[in-house]
Amino acid sequence: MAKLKAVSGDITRLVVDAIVNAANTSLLGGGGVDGAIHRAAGPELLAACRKLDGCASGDAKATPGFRLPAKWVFHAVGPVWHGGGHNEEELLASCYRRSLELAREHQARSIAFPAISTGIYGFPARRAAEIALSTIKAHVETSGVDVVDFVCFDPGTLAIYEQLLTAAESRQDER
Ligand code: AR6
Repeated sequence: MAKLKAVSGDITRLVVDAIVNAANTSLLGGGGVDGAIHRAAGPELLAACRKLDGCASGDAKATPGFRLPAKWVFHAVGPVWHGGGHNEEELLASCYRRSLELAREHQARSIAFPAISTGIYGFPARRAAEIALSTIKAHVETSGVDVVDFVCFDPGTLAIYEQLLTAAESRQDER
C-alpha cells in the first residue's frame, strides 16, 4: 500500500523523485508554485520547457529537476475554474492521473503534488482535494509509486487534507 500524507511547506525543498508543477498551457512559467519551481530549478528548466511545445489542460509533461533536490518535474496543467460546468473536475482528475503515468514512465517512487488549480485558477480547495485523493487512490498501485506527498502551502489547505486523510484511514480501520 502506498503511503499518502499531507505535508506543509514549500514543494521546491522536497527531496523526492518527482515534484508536480501547477503550470499553464505555455509551460513557460508564471506565478504561484510555477514561479517558485522555476526560480529554484534555475534557467535550465525554462530552456527544457521551451522544447515541450506547451501542454493541454488536463495533461502533464516531464523535465529534469535541474537545481532542485527532486530528480523530475512533472508539469501538469490544471483547469481554470469557470463555475464547475466546464469539465473542470475531469480535467483536474486527469492532471493527477497523468502525473502518475509519468511517474511510472520515469520510475519515480516518491512524488509530491501541490494543490493544483486551487490558487490563481480558483478551483474550490475542498472539492479539489477530494478529487486529488480519489484519483491518486484509484491509480497509485499501478504506478509503482510508494510515497505521495500532498504539499499544502497554506493552513486551510493543510486542514482539508488532514481531515480527508484521517477520515479515509478510519474508514480503512473499520474494515
Ligand atoms: N509550494 C507548494 N505549494 C505552493 C507553493 C510552493 N512553493 N507556492 C504556491 N503554492 P497556484 P494554479 C500553492 O496559483 O491555481 C501560475 O501562474 C498555492 O497556495 O500556484 O494551478 C501558472 O503558471 C495553491 O494552494 O496554481 C498558471 O498560470 C497551489 O499551490 C497558474 O498559476 C496552486 O496555486 C496556475 O494556477
